[in-house]
Amino acid sequence: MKTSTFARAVLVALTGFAMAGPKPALADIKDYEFQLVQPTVQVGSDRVVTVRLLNKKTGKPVPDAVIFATRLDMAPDAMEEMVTKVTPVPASEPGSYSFKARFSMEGRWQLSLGAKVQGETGTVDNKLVITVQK
Ligand SMILES: [Cu+2]
Repeated sequence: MKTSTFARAVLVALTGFAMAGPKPALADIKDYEFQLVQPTVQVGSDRVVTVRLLNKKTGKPVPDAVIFATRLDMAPDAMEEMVTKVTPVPASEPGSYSFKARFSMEGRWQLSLGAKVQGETGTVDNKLVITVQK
């Protein structure tokens, strides 16, 4: 089935473009990225996920960023409709940001984060994959 294979390839390519999204005009916002402090959490309620916002050039954590978009869903396991609420909670150190969520199912969950960094134009847009285990 050559036609359907081609159609699928086109769909994958289009999806890739859509997921890449608009890029910020300035290069320096790209020097920032979120990293998961712990890549694995357990199934259950009130699990805390902590991320660190790093300046990749200096290697230093970035405090006081404004997190304005969060979404947590099972897109990596083809269940993007499986969404769970993300509640910010205080983090233990500057440059770290914590969120509370209920993970109802084991598998891969994707945390989408948007952030504004003080003194920088544009936004940090990252998607992090959390592995949830029983
Ligand atoms: Cu699921």
